[in-house]
Amino acid sequence: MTDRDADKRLAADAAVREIRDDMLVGLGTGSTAAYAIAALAERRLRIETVATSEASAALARSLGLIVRDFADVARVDVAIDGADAIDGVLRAVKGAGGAMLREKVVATAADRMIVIADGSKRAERLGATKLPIEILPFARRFVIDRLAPWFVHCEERPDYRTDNGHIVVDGYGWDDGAPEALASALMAIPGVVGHGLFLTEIDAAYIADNGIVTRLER
Ligand code: ABF
Repeated sequence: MTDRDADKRLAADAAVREIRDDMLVGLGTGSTAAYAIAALAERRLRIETVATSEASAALARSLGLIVRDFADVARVDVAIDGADAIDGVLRAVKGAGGAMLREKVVATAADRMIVIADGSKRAERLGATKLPIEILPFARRFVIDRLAPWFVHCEERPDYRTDNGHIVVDGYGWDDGAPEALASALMAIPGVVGHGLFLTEIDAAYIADNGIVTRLER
């Protein structure tokens, strides 16, 4: 296990210690979230879960966790998920794994949303991290043309579809001076169905650096 993997596991274990019997837990996506799923399974709690991706659902079920269909769920007690970058006021960029739409739904449905990350995810400037945007394939060219003013350049992920059947375009070189305005502008483009800016959904974070876990609270 690399030092970074050890830190991911430490952050995951710290978040999982908040979970109690009878909770409904939102499972994130990515390698750090996978450590949280494993830790939840190891603790053999009396919980049920919902997953933010088919991959996380499959992993959770393989480890014996009960995974419910989120379509039947209105709220979640705690969601635990990774991030690509997170700043000191709990704003994050997510979606390198392509699951940001379902992740944002579950994060918003959660009474408490916790990000877990190794120290490499700490960001002074979120704009240095590519911003994934989920797009209706029907509107591909229409949307990409309208993204241009907001990014230095955009790259479509070739031959990729999200669990929702959409494409993902990554925006590079964006101005993080007014992320709320960017988030609003993106969602105002018909055909954009989601993006990786998480500006208000995150309540706490456990970030592990060289074996030391720091907890941030909103
Ligand atoms: C998921 O975790 C995504 O939103 C994010 O892109 C990814 C980070 O993956 P990893 O933990 O493997 O760095 O929540």
